[in-house]
Amino acid sequence: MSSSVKVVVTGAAGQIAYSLIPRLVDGRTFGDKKVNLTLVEIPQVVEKLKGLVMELEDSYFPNMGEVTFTDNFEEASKDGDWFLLVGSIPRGIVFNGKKIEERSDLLSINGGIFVDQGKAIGQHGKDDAKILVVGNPANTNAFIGRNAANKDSQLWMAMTMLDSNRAKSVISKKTNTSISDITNMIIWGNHSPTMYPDSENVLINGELGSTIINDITWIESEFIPNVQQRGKAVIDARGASSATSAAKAAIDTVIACENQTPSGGCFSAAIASDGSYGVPEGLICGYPLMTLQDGSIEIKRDIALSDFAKSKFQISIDELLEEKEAVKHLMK
Ligand code: NAX
Repeated sequence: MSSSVKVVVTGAAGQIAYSLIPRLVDGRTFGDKKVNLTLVEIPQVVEKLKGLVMELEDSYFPNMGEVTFTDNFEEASKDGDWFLLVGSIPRGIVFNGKKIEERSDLLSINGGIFVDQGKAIGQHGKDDAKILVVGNPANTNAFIGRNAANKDSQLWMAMTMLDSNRAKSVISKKTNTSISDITNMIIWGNHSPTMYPDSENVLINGELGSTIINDITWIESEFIPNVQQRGKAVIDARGASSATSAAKAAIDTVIACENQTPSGGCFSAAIASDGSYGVPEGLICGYPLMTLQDGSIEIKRDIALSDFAKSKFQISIDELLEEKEAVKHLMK
């Protein structure tokens, strides 16, 4: 084995983590690196992780290194290379007697968690740590965490890969194409029902979606709303939010960051805006990204947006600005 990587996972006793954690050590996500895992939970459930660790041991993953668990995030964050911040209170559950459906409730409950986690990552994580926020509201949680970490050399991301994968699946059905022939599926904006899945710049067998899908009615009345509302549709159908698909998307994001992006390609995640595409600086916004040969991650800046795309994207930017305003008391 060439080297090792330390991965910290929060929400480790939750649904997503149960699908996610085994895949971190299966020898595909991090290649032949030894993967040391630190699993984090809240004090009320942390002891349950004993069972998960037993299962991991019983699975015999040759790439699995040391596995520890704790309810102390600060201690867990020491020298972390990757942080998968899954832990938060999901939509649809009853919290303090109230069913959590609204984004504003999620913002207030979860925002506080990310101040402390951000501070710890800034102080104790590796200087080049990568942080993927999965817990919702993911973009604004990442915004809060990045601000608290205050370390520009670390890369904070919010997950939009699940939205991208969902959109690929819909496009593959519409165009009768294999899902593997669909690339560059960009999700612009917020991981929320305002996101803009870009059917014009997606590549279908290397050809732009705008030349292949000539059906604006379908794009407006089916494709965009179906992708935007898919999370809710899954909750309505299974009584719980997406778990195995969310875990797969988190793994896809890690793999996309760990490997150079093929020439002309891109993948979807939200990162801090540097002003690209007119997004106010600092907002954690869904963009097309590329991993360069040196391992750095950049926004792909040569995508053409139509007026239709710009107007849809703006709705999501406005929502991110509203969320920023709602959490300003958590900023330094
Ligand atoms: P679960 O409720 O099954 O698990 C969450 C776990 O997080 C619980 O075990 C809880 O004890 C733990 N937790 C809460 N606060 C914590 C803290 N401060 N530190 C460590 N652990 C903590 O939820 P699950 O289905 O796994 O979903 C987790 C999050 O992912 C939710 O916020 C959910 O909304 C979000 N999702 C995000 C998606 C995305 O694409 N970005 C899609 C799927 C999912 O909706």
